[in-house]
Amino acid sequence: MTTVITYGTFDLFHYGHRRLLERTRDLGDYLIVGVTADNFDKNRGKFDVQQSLMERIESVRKTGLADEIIIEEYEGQKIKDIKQKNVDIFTVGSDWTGKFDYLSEYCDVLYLDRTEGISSTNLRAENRNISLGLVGEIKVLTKLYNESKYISGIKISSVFTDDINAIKNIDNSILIADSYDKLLKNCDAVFIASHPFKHYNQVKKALTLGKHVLCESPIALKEKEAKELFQIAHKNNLILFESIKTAYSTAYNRLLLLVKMDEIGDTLSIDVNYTNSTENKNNTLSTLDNIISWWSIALLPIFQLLGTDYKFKNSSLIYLDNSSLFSKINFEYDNAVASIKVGNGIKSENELIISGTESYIYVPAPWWETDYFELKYENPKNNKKYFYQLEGEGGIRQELIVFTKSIQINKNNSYIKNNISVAICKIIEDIIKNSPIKTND
Ligand code: C2G
Repeated sequence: MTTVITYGTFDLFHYGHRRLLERTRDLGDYLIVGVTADNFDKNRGKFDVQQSLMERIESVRKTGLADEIIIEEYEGQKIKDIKQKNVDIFTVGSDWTGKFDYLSEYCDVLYLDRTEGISSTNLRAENRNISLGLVGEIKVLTKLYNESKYISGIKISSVFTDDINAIKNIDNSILIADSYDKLLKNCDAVFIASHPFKHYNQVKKALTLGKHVLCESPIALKEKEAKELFQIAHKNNLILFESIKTAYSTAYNRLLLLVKMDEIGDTLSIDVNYTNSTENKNNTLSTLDNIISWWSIALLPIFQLLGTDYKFKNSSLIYLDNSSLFSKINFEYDNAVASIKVGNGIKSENELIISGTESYIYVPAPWWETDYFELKYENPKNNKKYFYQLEGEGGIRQELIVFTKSIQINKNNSYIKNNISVAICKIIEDIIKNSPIKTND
């Protein structure tokens, strides 16, 4: 049996990729395709990849040409794979001629003619320049502005903030708008990072005026409002994304993938903490308005892994004083349970634990911005540690890339499904209803 192997990113899978795979397959009996992990691509300077690892693997799988698909994680892995899998032939397109000669010590190395006239870069370059307006808190907006510089296809056109004096080092082609209406007139899409109680009205206005929206979580404070916003977006053919950068971070996505691939066996329990001690009471994080997004983040892994159809929910709220609140919410599913501890009057270990029948995933504090997690077994010798380099501001860059692409191809590819956003709003609505601390609404 002749085993052949080839590697690639396979972003926006196209005819050139297919031809390369077909010709490689014809050289042997068993084809292994290595798909590059996001981190590996970033380390080799490929920042503009638009599809997630899962989507790119799916494109290769759908061709039906690969007998085995593996993930290429690091420099030097090719030698290990070739030796371990007894590979006879390695192929790559002629744009790499000479670059992989070092592999000829282990197998035949063939450079196949690259297909002319098509490339992922050209496909990415189509539909350029969506103009994005920014509204809200300057600290959050600045992070997004900085990350946007790494992405082609989107350009910040205008900013509207109450905190104008804090604007520094901003490109002078950007309009500093003196009202939300002016901002909306100057953009195709808007990023909303204002106080959560403003979200619903701002999102609704933008969608009504035909603008795409990326809005910090939660998008609204009531279940019915969230549903209404998604309906307006759908009716007007617009993209509405809930923004939670954790959802787009590499480590978090890889752990979701591991759980979905049953690496821990059946998932039985998820425990999530998001707490902040009273030490910070006098800073701006102390009002309910400011901690509302903590519930969204804490609920995310539960809803993404167990779904939103829980059978039963109970919540305990402890009101500590006029600005501090601790909540514990328990969920019961058919074959699993989950709980979150969220509060700004309590200090706890801000970890995430996902327990399964065979092992568990442990994500250390603060789990929502981690670059690292562990897969832990009964026998510690079997434990595995996973490290992923955090690029820039966690998942913001990837989030913007996915948002931009969704607008370009007119298909909502958000990593957070609409039903999850709606379920998050429902929980937050209950918390606000039962909380003695009032929002500024
Ligand atoms: N390719 C091709 N014709 C094109 C475009 C790409 O034959 N018009 C080939 C490339 O030469 C490569 C494969 O298709 O062999 C996958 O291309 P990319 O997704 O661009 O991946 P690449 O960055 O070339 O990575 O470890 C990764 C490898 O080094 C290849």
